[in-house]
Amino acid sequence: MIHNTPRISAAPENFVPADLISAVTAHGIDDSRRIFLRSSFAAALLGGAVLSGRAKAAEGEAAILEKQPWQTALGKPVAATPYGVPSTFEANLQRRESPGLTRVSAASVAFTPLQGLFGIITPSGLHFERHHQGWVDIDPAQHRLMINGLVKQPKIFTMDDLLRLPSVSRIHFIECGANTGLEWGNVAVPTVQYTHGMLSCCEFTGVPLSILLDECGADLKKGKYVLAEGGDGSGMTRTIPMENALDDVFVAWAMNGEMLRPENGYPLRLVVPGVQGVSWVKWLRRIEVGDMPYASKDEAVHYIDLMPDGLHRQYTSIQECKSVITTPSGGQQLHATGFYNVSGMAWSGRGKIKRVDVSFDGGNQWRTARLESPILNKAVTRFNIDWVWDGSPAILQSRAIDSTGYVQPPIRTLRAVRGSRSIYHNNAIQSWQVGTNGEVSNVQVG
Ligand SMILES: Nc1nc2c(c(=O)[nH]1)N[C@H]1C(S)=C(S)[C@@H](COP(=O)(O)O)O[C@H]1N2
Ligand SMILES: [Mo]
Repeated sequence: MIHNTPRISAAPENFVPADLISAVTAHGIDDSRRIFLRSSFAAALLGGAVLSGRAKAAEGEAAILEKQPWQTALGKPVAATPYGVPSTFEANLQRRESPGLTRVSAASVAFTPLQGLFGIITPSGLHFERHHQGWVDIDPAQHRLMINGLVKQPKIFTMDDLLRLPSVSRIHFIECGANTGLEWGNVAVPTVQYTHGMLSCCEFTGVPLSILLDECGADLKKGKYVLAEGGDGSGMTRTIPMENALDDVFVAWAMNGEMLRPENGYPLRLVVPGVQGVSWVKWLRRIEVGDMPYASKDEAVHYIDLMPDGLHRQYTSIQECKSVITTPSGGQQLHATGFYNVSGMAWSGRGKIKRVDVSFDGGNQWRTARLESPILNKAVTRFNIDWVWDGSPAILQSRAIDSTGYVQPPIRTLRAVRGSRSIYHNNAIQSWQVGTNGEVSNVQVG
């Protein structure tokens, strides 16, 4: 897989199944081809001045000088694939289960390949998946959403009812609270797909929860919380404070311009901007208005933060400001010294990204990166920065600052407060080491 520049590639030996190595080769990063390019360039340089040398290098390039098979025959007809799919040469770019995690029946995680994404939107087919009891594909004609509890008039909505209501479309990130969880214990997971890939960012469309609560006459004096319940076999339920529910929470049926994918909650999921993924209840079937937190199994036993004193922190929902460099990142390989576009993602559950700094020496010196537009509330922001690699060892880090002024902490600062035995809410600065041989690996800098 090529990332941003043909001089960076995923090392094929790292989690590329054998049958996909040919797909990697098809990107033109196989060694024989590189050696050919280098030797033809060297030969050209020997042959004359640099300018004519370049021209001669081009003369050696069969790919540009000779007619290729696809130039001399008809292409495929329109609608050959009525629902478009990626090029076969992109077959390596997949959601993957981490080799380090055990799958418990269908309850598992498939991570988004952040190293192969551009801009801020996660393609629907690469959105990460986290199911507590496997995914289901529910007939929208059979699906119902009930609103009950402290309301004047409990109501049951069909999908048709919901699609008639005023809708909003907004771009937000979703991050599992356990994303980057293994790094707490200094387990160096090799690639950014497995360290940070429980993160996706999409455009969601749906109806604000405030409209549904209003439709049912929710009692806002007594009703301080809502409970969201999923329709799969996991019995997923989560408490959301009424303040959030009335603010920017919405009940979504669409993602990236089409109906949700079944893995991501089709036909209905809750979007809870800035809050950890578990509250984004999928296959949403019920919202209950209540007067106190529900302390359901998914908030009393799971998704609690073990603190250094042995006690657990509960209801820590907001995903704090965080960032990660995706190119170059762990498992990739720099093939030559010289210029690289270093690129990454930054996000905050509390607002917008204000600034991202990048260090190439393990945090001694920092330079400010370019933030690409759009910079949206509780969404991923893309950053880029120029770098010239001189071949010496380097440690690449990014540090994001959000609109509240909060600065993403180093892992030691986070550990001082939170200990090292938590699973959740690790938003520490990530370090990638570049060796003199160009290999990029995951390291923790103290
Ligand atoms: N009904 C239901 N909702 C659910 C889950 C689930 O298993 N069942 N998993 C939760 C968790 S832990 C996360 S991180 C997100 C993952 O959403 P995704 O699979 O669309 O990425 O959905 C949440 N909503
Ligand atoms: Mo999660």
